[in-house]
Amino acid sequence: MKINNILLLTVESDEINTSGTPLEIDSARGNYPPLGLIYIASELLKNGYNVKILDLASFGRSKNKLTSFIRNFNPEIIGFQLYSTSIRNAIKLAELIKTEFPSITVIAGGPHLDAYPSETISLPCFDIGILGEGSKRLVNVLKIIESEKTLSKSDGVVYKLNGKVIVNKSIHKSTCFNKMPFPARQTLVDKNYSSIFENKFTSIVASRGCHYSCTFCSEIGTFRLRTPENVIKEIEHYVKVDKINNFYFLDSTFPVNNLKWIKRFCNEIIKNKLKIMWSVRTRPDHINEKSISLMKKAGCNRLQLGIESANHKSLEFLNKRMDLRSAEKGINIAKKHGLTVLSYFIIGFPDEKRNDVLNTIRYARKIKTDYAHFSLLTPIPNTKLYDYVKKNKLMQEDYWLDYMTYKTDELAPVCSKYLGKKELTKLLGHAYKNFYINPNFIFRRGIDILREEKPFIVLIKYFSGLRSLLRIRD
Ligand code: B12
Ligand code: SF4
Repeated sequence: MKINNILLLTVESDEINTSGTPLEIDSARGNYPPLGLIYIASELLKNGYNVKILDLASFGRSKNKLTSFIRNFNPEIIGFQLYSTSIRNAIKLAELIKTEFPSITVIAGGPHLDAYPSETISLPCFDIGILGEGSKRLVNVLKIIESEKTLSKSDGVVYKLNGKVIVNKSIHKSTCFNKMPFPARQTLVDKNYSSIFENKFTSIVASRGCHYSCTFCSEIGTFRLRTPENVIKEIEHYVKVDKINNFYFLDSTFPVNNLKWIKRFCNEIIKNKLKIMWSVRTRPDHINEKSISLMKKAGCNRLQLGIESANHKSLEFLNKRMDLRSAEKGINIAKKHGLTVLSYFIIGFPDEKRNDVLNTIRYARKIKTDYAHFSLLTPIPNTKLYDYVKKNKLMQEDYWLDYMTYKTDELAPVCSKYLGKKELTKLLGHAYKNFYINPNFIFRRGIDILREEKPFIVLIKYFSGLRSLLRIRD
């Protein structure tokens, strides 16, 4: 079988709102390009395939529009990106595709498949699954399909044989990060992306994996870093070709603590006179004076930091391996150098009582963070937290599997021993209102807005955020 056209699909979340973040806030956040699929597309293009990416969050969910798109493009393969939060939507769509286009091979990948490989591929709407980082593995699988050989020796592949699902465990992680082609953004059918901070931006990664192993996170695995020169080359391409000057690094932990790397990266930006702005996600305890001062000079304008909790026992529960004093020190350094700081907080740990939650809410206002994002501790599959809540019977059997198979319609579980979902959701609303609707924040933001290059646009974004907050019910 000759494969010419491949369609990669990602769908928007179901009605479910996992982390309890008020929908008003969630919808104001905006949507980001599906970087994982864009990386896969570049490897496929390199191997001579014709690829398009449909992100249904921007394309819309009209069945007719989708089926006529598929009919026109005529793909032999459709690849689905599966997240647990959007799994039901993805399955419904895959079923529609299998009914309307039975000859198309449907391949699945992404975090939900990694968590439930055999359960997912046993569904009739999926033919093959690819575990872990998918670019190279997908190309291998396509070559095997084309040569009509067996998938039995392919690493990290899930497939059906005589009605049985076979899972070939994933052994290798893709390591030659610098040799990977740059993400093929031109394959996106819609490029309608925005965030609460900026309208014209794109996402990028300098590293993959993480050295830490926090219990709530599935990002555990060898940390791999691109060379600064390789990252700069990619940025230069977007600046010149796409006229994009704003970059969000989506690395789980941007290497702020690797001064040697930061020096090479920032000095190259400065030397090449790249007029760009960029933000990173990292750990506050990794922040140091030298890195931050260089990053600021090279255009970094925002840090997104996982502080998680003001309660020591909760940080220990997460295995965060971070003390609050070093986190605060990091934030103070960032503020001293004029960077904007957005901090992430989680409430609703198994042993937290109301007072502990209020302590985290108060703490967010006390430290020098400009913005705060609060969410409920939500057990996500393939994490130690998920195993813990299952073992301690803090949620029903295997929530995400039951959700996928319609055994439950409940919203994602919380895992507090003392506070119910209703009370936690109220506390979450209180956290947002307490942080944002107070004179201190409004005054500080007002001054910041006046300093912005385009204050009017920022003001519109600010008011839309404020309107969202006011819609949160007490
Ligand atoms: C940045 C990020 C976000 C950003 C931007 C997301 C985006 N659209 O880019 C924001 C903040 C918006 C976000 C939001 C959420 N996120 Co998030 N996010 C991440 C993060 C840190 C990086 C994602 C990324 O870009 N990685 C880099 C790219 C290159 O890799 P990738 O996407 O994983 O893709 C590779 C493989 O997965 C695979 N693959 C993926 N799709 C496919 C498809 C096929 C066919 C194949 C073959 C292979 C394949 O190959 C890709 C290339 O190697 C990950 C953790 C992580 N490090 O992966 C969590 C992560 C994806 N998020 C997660 C969650 C839970 C959420 C939220 C639900 C949190 C919340 N409650 O608000 C929301 C929901 C988002 C939504 N609308 O669905 C979970 C998903 C777990 C799960 N089982 O689904 C993760 C894994 C973190 C975790 N908790 O462990 N997120
Ligand atoms: S939460 Fe952050 S530091 Fe912890 S394992 Fe995940 S990516 Fe690493």
